[in-house]
Amino acid sequence: MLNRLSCTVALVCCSASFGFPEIVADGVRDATYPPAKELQACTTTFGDSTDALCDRSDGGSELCNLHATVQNGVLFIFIGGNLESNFNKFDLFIDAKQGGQNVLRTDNPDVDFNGLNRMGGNPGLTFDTCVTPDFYLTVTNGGDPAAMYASAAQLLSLGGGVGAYLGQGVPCTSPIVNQLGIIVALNNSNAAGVGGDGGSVKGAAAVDTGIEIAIPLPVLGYDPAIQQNIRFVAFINSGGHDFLSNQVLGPLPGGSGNLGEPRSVNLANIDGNQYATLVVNPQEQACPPAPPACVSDLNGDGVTDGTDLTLVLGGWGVCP
Ligand SMILES: [Ca+2]
Ligand SMILES: [Ca+2]
Ligand SMILES: [Ca+2]
Repeated sequence: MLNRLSCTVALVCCSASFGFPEIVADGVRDATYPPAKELQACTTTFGDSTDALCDRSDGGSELCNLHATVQNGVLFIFIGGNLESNFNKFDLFIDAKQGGQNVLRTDNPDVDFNGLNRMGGNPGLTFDTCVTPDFYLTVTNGGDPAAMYASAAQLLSLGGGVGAYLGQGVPCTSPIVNQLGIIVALNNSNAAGVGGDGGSVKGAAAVDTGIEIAIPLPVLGYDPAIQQNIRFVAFINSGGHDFLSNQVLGPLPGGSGNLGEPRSVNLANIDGNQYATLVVNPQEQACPPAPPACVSDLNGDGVTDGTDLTLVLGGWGVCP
Protein backbone atom coordinates (compact mmCIF):
# COMPACT_ATOMS: atom_id res chain seq x y z
CA MET A 1 0.00 0.00 0.00
CA LEU A 2 2.80 2.35 0.93
CA ASN A 3 4.56 1.54 -2.33
CA ARG A 4 1.41 2.16 -4.31
CA LEU A 5 0.89 5.54 -2.60
CA SER A 6 4.48 6.55 -3.22
CA CYS A 7 4.11 5.58 -6.84
CA THR A 8 0.95 7.71 -7.23
CA VAL A 9 2.58 10.72 -5.61
CA ALA A 10 5.59 10.35 -7.86
CA LEU A 11 3.36 10.19 -10.95
CA VAL A 12 1.46 13.31 -9.92
CA CYS A 13 4.71 15.07 -9.27
CA CYS A 14 6.26 14.08 -12.59
CA SER A 15 3.24 14.52 -14.79
CA ALA A 16 2.68 18.02 -13.37
CA SER A 17 6.12 19.15 -14.44
CA PHE A 18 6.35 17.17 -17.67
CA GLY A 19 6.99 19.54 -20.53
CA PHE A 20 7.17 22.50 -18.14
CA PRO A 21 10.59 22.62 -16.51
CA GLU A 22 10.31 23.77 -12.93
CA ILE A 23 10.95 27.44 -12.40
CA VAL A 24 13.98 28.31 -10.29
CA ALA A 25 13.62 31.57 -8.38
CA ASP A 26 17.14 32.88 -8.97
CA GLY A 27 16.66 36.27 -10.64
CA VAL A 28 17.02 34.84 -14.15
CA ARG A 29 13.85 34.52 -16.23
CA ASP A 30 12.97 30.89 -16.98
CA ALA A 31 11.69 29.91 -20.43
CA THR A 32 8.59 28.47 -18.74
CA TYR A 33 7.13 31.93 -18.00
CA PRO A 34 4.32 33.04 -20.33
CA PRO A 35 4.81 36.34 -22.20
CA ALA A 36 5.11 39.50 -20.12
CA LYS A 37 1.92 40.80 -18.51
CA GLU A 38 3.24 44.37 -18.66
CA LEU A 39 6.16 46.26 -20.23
CA GLN A 40 7.74 49.52 -19.08
CA ALA A 41 6.72 52.62 -21.06
CA CYS A 42 8.93 55.20 -19.30
CA THR A 43 12.67 55.71 -19.33
CA THR A 44 13.92 55.59 -15.75
CA THR A 45 14.15 58.67 -13.58
CA PHE A 46 15.98 56.70 -10.87
CA GLY A 47 19.20 56.13 -12.84
CA ASP A 48 20.13 53.85 -15.72
CA SER A 49 22.22 50.89 -14.59
CA THR A 50 24.97 50.16 -17.12
CA ASP A 51 27.61 48.42 -14.98
CA ALA A 52 26.37 44.88 -15.81
CA LEU A 53 27.42 43.46 -12.43
CA CYS A 54 25.35 40.51 -11.27
CA ASP A 55 25.83 41.20 -7.56
CA ARG A 56 25.17 44.95 -7.46
CA SER A 57 23.88 48.01 -9.32
CA ASP A 58 25.43 51.40 -8.74
CA GLY A 59 23.85 53.08 -11.73
CA GLY A 60 20.19 52.99 -10.83
CA SER A 61 16.89 51.12 -10.82
CA GLU A 62 14.41 50.20 -13.53
CA LEU A 63 11.44 47.86 -13.89
CA CYS A 64 11.27 46.67 -17.50
CA ASN A 65 8.81 43.78 -17.65
CA LEU A 66 6.63 41.67 -15.38
CA HIS A 67 5.96 37.96 -15.84
CA ALA A 68 3.87 35.75 -13.57
CA THR A 69 2.65 32.18 -13.46
CA VAL A 70 1.54 29.51 -11.02
CA GLN A 71 3.38 26.20 -10.96
CA ASN A 72 2.55 23.36 -8.55
CA GLY A 73 0.68 25.70 -6.20
CA VAL A 74 3.43 28.33 -6.09
CA LEU A 75 3.09 31.83 -7.55
CA PHE A 76 6.21 32.86 -9.43
CA ILE A 77 6.79 36.51 -10.34
CA PHE A 78 9.68 37.75 -12.45
CA ILE A 79 10.39 41.46 -12.92
CA GLY A 80 13.15 42.21 -15.40
CA GLY A 81 15.31 45.18 -14.43
CA ASN A 82 17.62 46.49 -11.71
CA LEU A 83 17.42 47.47 -8.07
CA GLU A 84 20.13 49.98 -7.15
CA SER A 85 22.44 48.85 -4.33
CA ASN A 86 21.77 52.00 -2.30
CA PHE A 87 18.84 50.67 -0.22
CA ASN A 88 16.21 52.05 -2.55
CA LYS A 89 13.14 49.83 -2.41
CA PHE A 90 11.27 47.48 -4.69
CA ASP A 91 7.67 47.45 -3.48
CA LEU A 92 5.20 44.80 -4.64
CA PHE A 93 1.48 44.64 -3.85
CA ILE A 94 -0.51 41.49 -4.66
CA ASP A 95 -4.30 41.30 -4.90
CA ALA A 96 -5.16 37.60 -4.72
CA LYS A 97 -8.44 37.48 -2.79
CA GLN A 98 -11.51 39.38 -1.67
CA GLY A 99 -10.96 42.23 0.76
CA GLY A 100 -7.71 44.11 1.10
CA GLN A 101 -6.94 47.80 0.70
CA ASN A 102 -7.67 50.03 -2.29
CA VAL A 103 -6.28 52.90 -0.20
CA LEU A 104 -3.32 52.10 2.04
CA ARG A 105 -4.00 52.44 5.75
CA THR A 106 -1.60 53.49 8.50
CA ASP A 107 -2.26 50.57 10.85
CA ASN A 108 -0.69 47.78 8.83
CA PRO A 109 2.13 45.66 10.26
CA ASP A 110 5.37 47.51 11.03
CA VAL A 111 7.76 46.05 8.46
CA ASP A 112 10.95 47.54 7.01
CA PHE A 113 11.20 50.33 9.60
CA ASN A 114 7.48 51.00 9.25
CA GLY A 115 7.98 51.75 5.55
CA LEU A 116 4.65 50.21 4.60
CA ASN A 117 2.72 52.54 6.87
CA ARG A 118 4.80 55.47 5.60
CA MET A 119 2.81 55.12 2.35
CA GLY A 120 -0.59 55.08 4.07
CA GLY A 121 -2.95 57.74 5.34
CA ASN A 122 -3.56 61.42 4.52
CA PRO A 123 -5.11 60.18 2.21
CA GLY A 124 -2.84 57.20 1.42
CA LEU A 125 -1.49 55.57 -1.71
CA THR A 126 -4.55 54.70 -3.80
CA PHE A 127 -4.61 51.91 -6.36
CA ASP A 128 -6.65 51.71 -9.55
CA THR A 129 -10.36 51.08 -9.07
CA CYS A 130 -11.05 47.50 -8.00
CA VAL A 131 -7.43 46.76 -7.14
CA THR A 132 -7.41 45.75 -3.48
CA PRO A 133 -4.04 44.24 -2.53
CA ASP A 134 -4.01 41.75 0.34
CA PHE A 135 -0.27 41.15 0.48
CA TYR A 136 2.83 43.35 0.45
CA LEU A 137 6.45 42.43 -0.17
CA THR A 138 9.47 44.73 -0.26
CA VAL A 139 13.06 44.09 -1.33
CA THR A 140 16.17 46.22 -0.87
CA ASN A 141 19.93 45.81 -1.24
CA GLY A 142 23.03 47.77 -0.34
CA GLY A 143 26.45 47.79 1.30
CA ASP A 144 29.74 46.56 -0.13
CA PRO A 145 29.60 43.74 -0.89
CA ALA A 146 25.85 44.16 -1.38
CA ALA A 147 23.45 42.25 0.85
CA MET A 148 19.72 41.98 0.19
CA TYR A 149 16.79 42.04 2.59
CA ALA A 150 13.05 41.46 2.25
CA SER A 151 9.93 41.86 4.34
CA ALA A 152 6.26 41.04 3.80
CA ALA A 153 2.91 41.86 5.37
CA GLN A 154 -0.76 41.10 5.14
CA LEU A 155 -3.04 43.95 4.05
CA LEU A 156 -6.32 43.29 5.80
CA SER A 157 -9.43 45.35 4.99
CA LEU A 158 -9.47 46.77 8.51
CA GLY A 159 -5.71 46.90 9.09
CA GLY A 160 -3.76 44.93 11.66
CA GLY A 161 -2.65 41.56 10.38
CA VAL A 162 0.74 39.92 10.39
CA GLY A 163 4.04 41.06 8.93
CA ALA A 164 7.54 39.64 8.99
CA TYR A 165 11.15 40.20 8.08
CA LEU A 166 11.83 37.44 5.54
CA GLY A 167 15.57 37.31 5.89
CA GLN A 168 18.86 38.23 4.26
CA GLY A 169 20.51 37.08 1.06
CA VAL A 170 23.19 38.02 -1.43
CA PRO A 171 22.33 39.36 -4.89
CA CYS A 172 23.32 37.00 -7.70
CA THR A 173 24.29 34.07 -5.49
CA SER A 174 22.07 33.51 -2.45
CA PRO A 175 18.32 34.13 -2.63
CA ILE A 176 16.37 34.81 0.55
CA VAL A 177 14.58 31.58 1.49
CA ASN A 178 11.93 32.01 4.15
CA GLN A 179 10.43 29.27 6.32
CA LEU A 180 6.99 30.00 4.82
CA GLY A 181 8.37 28.95 1.45
CA ILE A 182 8.79 32.49 0.12
CA ILE A 183 11.90 32.91 -2.04
CA VAL A 184 13.29 36.29 -3.14
CA ALA A 185 16.17 36.54 -5.62
CA LEU A 186 17.94 39.48 -7.25
CA ASN A 187 20.26 39.52 -10.26
CA ASN A 188 21.51 42.98 -11.25
CA SER A 189 23.24 41.97 -14.52
CA ASN A 190 20.96 44.01 -16.78
CA ALA A 191 22.78 46.85 -18.56
CA ALA A 192 20.23 47.40 -21.33
CA GLY A 193 16.45 47.57 -20.84
CA VAL A 194 15.04 51.07 -20.68
CA GLY A 195 17.38 54.04 -20.86
CA GLY A 196 17.66 57.08 -18.67
CA ASP A 197 16.89 60.67 -19.58
CA GLY A 198 16.68 61.00 -23.37
CA GLY A 199 16.85 57.23 -23.83
CA SER A 200 14.45 54.65 -25.23
CA VAL A 201 12.15 51.99 -23.80
CA LYS A 202 12.57 49.65 -26.77
CA GLY A 203 14.73 47.21 -24.80
CA ALA A 204 12.17 46.61 -22.03
CA ALA A 205 10.90 43.22 -23.21
CA ALA A 206 14.32 41.62 -23.69
CA VAL A 207 15.54 41.99 -20.09
CA ASP A 208 15.83 38.50 -18.60
CA THR A 209 17.49 39.25 -15.26
CA GLY A 210 16.11 41.10 -12.27
CA ILE A 211 13.93 40.32 -9.26
CA GLU A 212 12.26 36.91 -8.95
CA ILE A 213 9.87 35.91 -6.20
CA ALA A 214 8.17 32.63 -5.31
CA ILE A 215 5.19 32.59 -2.93
CA PRO A 216 3.16 29.46 -2.10
CA LEU A 217 -0.51 30.25 -2.82
CA PRO A 218 -1.65 29.32 0.72
CA VAL A 219 0.61 32.09 2.10
CA LEU A 220 -1.46 34.55 0.07
CA GLY A 221 -4.68 33.05 1.41
CA TYR A 222 -5.57 32.22 -2.16
CA ASP A 223 -8.88 30.36 -2.43
CA PRO A 224 -8.60 27.68 -5.12
CA ALA A 225 -12.40 27.37 -5.15
CA ILE A 226 -12.84 31.00 -6.25
CA GLN A 227 -9.92 31.09 -8.72
CA GLN A 228 -9.71 34.86 -8.56
CA ASN A 229 -7.43 36.55 -11.07
CA ILE A 230 -4.25 37.78 -9.37
CA ARG A 231 -3.20 41.43 -9.76
CA PHE A 232 0.19 43.00 -9.12
CA VAL A 233 1.34 46.56 -8.56
CA ALA A 234 5.12 47.02 -8.54
CA PHE A 235 7.26 50.12 -8.22
CA ILE A 236 10.64 51.49 -7.25
CA ASN A 237 10.57 53.69 -4.16
CA SER A 238 13.20 55.65 -2.24
CA GLY A 239 15.09 54.24 0.74
CA GLY A 240 12.50 55.55 3.20
CA HIS A 241 9.49 54.42 1.12
CA ASP A 242 8.75 58.15 0.84
CA PHE A 243 9.38 59.10 -2.80
CA LEU A 244 7.98 57.12 -5.71
CA SER A 245 9.91 56.88 -8.96
CA ASN A 246 8.34 56.67 -12.40
CA GLN A 247 9.23 52.97 -12.59
CA VAL A 248 5.80 51.46 -12.00
CA LEU A 249 4.24 48.29 -13.48
CA GLY A 250 1.73 48.39 -15.12
CA PRO A 251 3.46 51.45 -16.46
CA LEU A 252 2.72 55.13 -16.14
CA PRO A 253 1.98 56.89 -19.44
CA GLY A 254 5.15 57.37 -21.51
CA GLY A 255 7.12 60.46 -20.52
CA SER A 256 5.86 60.51 -16.92
CA GLY A 257 8.21 61.75 -14.21
CA ASN A 258 8.62 60.71 -10.59
CA LEU A 259 5.37 60.38 -8.65
CA GLY A 260 6.91 61.68 -5.42
CA GLU A 261 5.06 61.54 -2.08
CA PRO A 262 3.43 58.08 -2.00
CA ARG A 263 0.55 59.15 0.28
CA SER A 264 -0.63 61.62 -2.34
CA VAL A 265 -0.49 59.25 -5.32
CA ASN A 266 -3.84 58.10 -6.72
CA LEU A 267 -3.23 55.61 -9.51
CA ALA A 268 -6.94 55.69 -10.42
CA ASN A 269 -6.41 59.29 -11.55
CA ILE A 270 -3.55 58.32 -13.87
CA ASP A 271 -4.36 57.07 -17.37
CA GLY A 272 -4.09 53.34 -17.91
CA ASN A 273 -3.87 50.41 -15.54
CA GLN A 274 -1.01 50.65 -13.07
CA TYR A 275 -1.34 46.94 -12.37
CA ALA A 276 -0.65 43.64 -14.10
CA THR A 277 -3.10 40.74 -14.15
CA LEU A 278 -2.43 37.01 -14.06
CA VAL A 279 -5.65 35.65 -15.56
CA VAL A 280 -6.75 32.51 -13.72
CA ASN A 281 -10.44 32.80 -14.58
CA PRO A 282 -11.11 34.33 -18.03
CA GLN A 283 -14.80 34.71 -17.10
CA GLU A 284 -14.06 37.02 -14.20
CA GLN A 285 -15.50 40.50 -14.61
CA ALA A 286 -12.79 43.10 -15.17
CA CYS A 287 -14.12 45.10 -12.25
CA PRO A 288 -16.41 43.05 -10.00
CA PRO A 289 -19.04 45.15 -8.19
CA ALA A 290 -17.86 46.00 -4.70
CA PRO A 291 -20.04 44.71 -1.87
CA PRO A 292 -21.62 47.48 0.23
CA ALA A 293 -19.12 48.50 2.89
CA CYS A 294 -21.85 49.22 5.41
CA VAL A 295 -25.29 47.61 4.91
CA SER A 296 -27.01 49.99 7.35
CA ASP A 297 -25.90 53.09 5.40
CA LEU A 298 -29.05 53.10 3.26
CA ASN A 299 -28.50 56.42 1.49
CA GLY A 300 -24.80 55.69 0.90
CA ASP A 301 -23.46 58.89 2.47
CA GLY A 302 -20.81 57.06 4.48
CA VAL A 303 -22.60 57.38 7.84
CA THR A 304 -25.32 55.35 9.55
CA ASP A 305 -27.49 57.99 11.24
CA GLY A 306 -31.03 59.30 11.69
CA THR A 307 -31.49 59.78 7.94
CA ASP A 308 -31.08 56.05 7.39
CA LEU A 309 -33.40 55.34 10.32
CA THR A 310 -36.01 57.65 8.79
CA LEU A 311 -35.78 55.65 5.56
CA VAL A 312 -36.42 52.44 7.54
CA LEU A 313 -39.33 53.96 9.49
CA GLY A 314 -40.79 55.41 6.29
CA GLY A 315 -40.92 51.93 4.83
CA TRP A 316 -42.18 50.28 8.02
CA GLY A 317 -44.82 47.59 7.61
CA VAL A 318 -45.68 44.82 5.18
CA CYS A 319 -43.47 44.79 2.12
CA PRO A 320 -45.56 43.89 -0.97
CA1 LIG B 1 14.56 31.91 -12.62
CA1 LIG C 1 -8.14 41.87 -2.60
CA1 LIG D 1 -4.64 54.16 -13.50
